[in-house]
Amino acid sequence: MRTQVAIIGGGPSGLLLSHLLDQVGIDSVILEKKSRNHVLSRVRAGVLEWGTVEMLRNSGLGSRMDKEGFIHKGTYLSSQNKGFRVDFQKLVKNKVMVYGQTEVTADLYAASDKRSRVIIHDVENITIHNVQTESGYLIYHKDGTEYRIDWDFLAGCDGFHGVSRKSIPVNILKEYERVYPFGWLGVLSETPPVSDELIYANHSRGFALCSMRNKNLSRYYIQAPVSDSLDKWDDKTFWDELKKRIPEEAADNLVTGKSIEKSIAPLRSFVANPMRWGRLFLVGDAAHIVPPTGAKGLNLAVSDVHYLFEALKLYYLEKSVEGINRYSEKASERVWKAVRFSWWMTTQLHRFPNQTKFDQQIQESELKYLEESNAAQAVFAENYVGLPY
Ligand code: RFL
Ligand code: PHB
Repeated sequence: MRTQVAIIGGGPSGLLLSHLLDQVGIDSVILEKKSRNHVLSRVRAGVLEWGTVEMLRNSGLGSRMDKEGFIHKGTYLSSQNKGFRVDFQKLVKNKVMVYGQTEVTADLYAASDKRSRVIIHDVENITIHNVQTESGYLIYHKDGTEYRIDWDFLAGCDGFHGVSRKSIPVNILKEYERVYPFGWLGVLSETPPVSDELIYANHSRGFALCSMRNKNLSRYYIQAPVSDSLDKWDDKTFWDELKKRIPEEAADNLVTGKSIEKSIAPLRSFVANPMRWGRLFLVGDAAHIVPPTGAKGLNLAVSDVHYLFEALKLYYLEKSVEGINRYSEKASERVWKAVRFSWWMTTQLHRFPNQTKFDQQIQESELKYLEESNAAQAVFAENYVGLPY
């Protein structure tokens, strides 16, 4: 088989890239390791920057999001059970959309079904060849048979554990990493959200976040050791701990119920550079990971897709290599800004091992400053709603 753009990974970045390319007549093939059901059942991000919202809308993917998503014009932060609000609309005239990654992915699959685009699931053992020449190809296996795909370009949209990044020689690729000494224990429950907007809570017992998916589906997180077994966290223990960390009024109003999903995710910041090697481009989690504290992971995947799509469009429609040559530089610049913001939020809001009373006071005074300073709030709001592309 031959295609213009081969895409490894059928998560949000691979699906969106293929969708956009299709709209301008560039063909692509997606190779995905897992089944469609598996991809669609992953519970992940919940907040879309406005740039992401506009990109989805402009490419015809906005109708269900506009009906079922929730526009948030601000968020709450709290310190030792006392909350305050940051008003995005007032400060930076912008907002975010609360609409789950699971739904974005479902919308992308629905759009792809309509156009009969090629997504090959359950592929194994992809190997990548001749990346630095004009005759690049890959080999994969499915149901015991070996297949070959020749391509002009290869998009590595295969997440942190994928094969794309690992195929770049170690003397070319620089990696930057910080692993945080804690994780997030997340719970999804069919209960009404405790607040109309998200609450990010700093507490001496550890961080907590109250988020949502819809009027009767809530998403809550608390900081917990990554090594904890889920057996330690039955529903009652989780709700009791959450209540201790969030503002008093929220704790009093919290509706608890049976959890329908519960998992612990590790937190890390990771960046690989360059994001291009020959005709291979790294996109989304394949190139970078951020801790979820700033809600940036999915949004960064979307901005990478934007830069790569524009580059490929320029190449095929105007025969210019300008975009391709600048992809890595442009995408990484935006990535690092979001890495900084996510690191900052994570550092200010979590309890670290060996954190002293001094360190806790510094965090509390950082949040006090944010509460009282318009300038500090504007900086926060500008980053949270998403920096321009
Ligand atoms: P994805 O979503 O990881 O998709 C990559 C796809 O590639 C497939 N794949 C392969 N396919 C073929 N061959 C291989 N060798 C392959 N290896 C992997 C995978 O099966 C998968 O389908 O990356 P993408 O598209 O770049 O999208 C990025 C976002 O998914 C990610 O940034 C966010 O979900 C990160 N993230 C969160 N971000 C937030 O903003 N807020 C959150 O609350 C949040 N929670 C999370 C998260 C990521 C998590 N992961 C990756 C462990 C919670 C979790 C558990
Ligand atoms: C979520 O709803 O899953 C969510 C929201 C905001 C974050 C992280 C996760 O910062």
